[in-house]
Amino acid sequence: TAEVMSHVTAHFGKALDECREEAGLSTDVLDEFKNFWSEDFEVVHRELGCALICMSNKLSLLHDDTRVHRVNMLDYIKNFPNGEVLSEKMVTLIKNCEKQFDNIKDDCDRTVKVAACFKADAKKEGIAPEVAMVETVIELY
Ligand code: BOM
Repeated sequence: TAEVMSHVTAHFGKALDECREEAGLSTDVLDEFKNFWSEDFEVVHRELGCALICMSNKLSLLHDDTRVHRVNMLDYIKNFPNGEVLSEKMVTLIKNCEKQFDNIKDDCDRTVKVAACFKADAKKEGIAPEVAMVETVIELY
């Protein structure tokens, strides 16, 4: 659900600042991670892809080839309130998006495409949070 996704986003987003420098992601492109879900935010910058890899690696969510580690991702999501209702859905959506862009060799380029695909599909499935929803839980993490 969107509620659960707001918790995951609030927690995951904490790693953004640790990754800005190595990813080369400026605050002009993305100031706070919650804005990833904004209607106005376009998921297009290669540097965001690099940042998502860095952030995910801090939580051991990826394999060495940067594809999502299914078991670790399921465990991570299940730790949030009602996480078990979102975990399988979320991993399925990401894995489906990974398949669609498997031909892109550059890890950062591929990951930003996967993230844009995931955002679009999460909206279609009604599990994308509003930025305001993320704001209400950000203080918990
Ligand atoms: O192969 C691609 C691996 C990277 C996947 C990251 C996609 C998800 C991105 C954006 C949104 C995040 C919200 C919550 C955290 C999920 C881990």
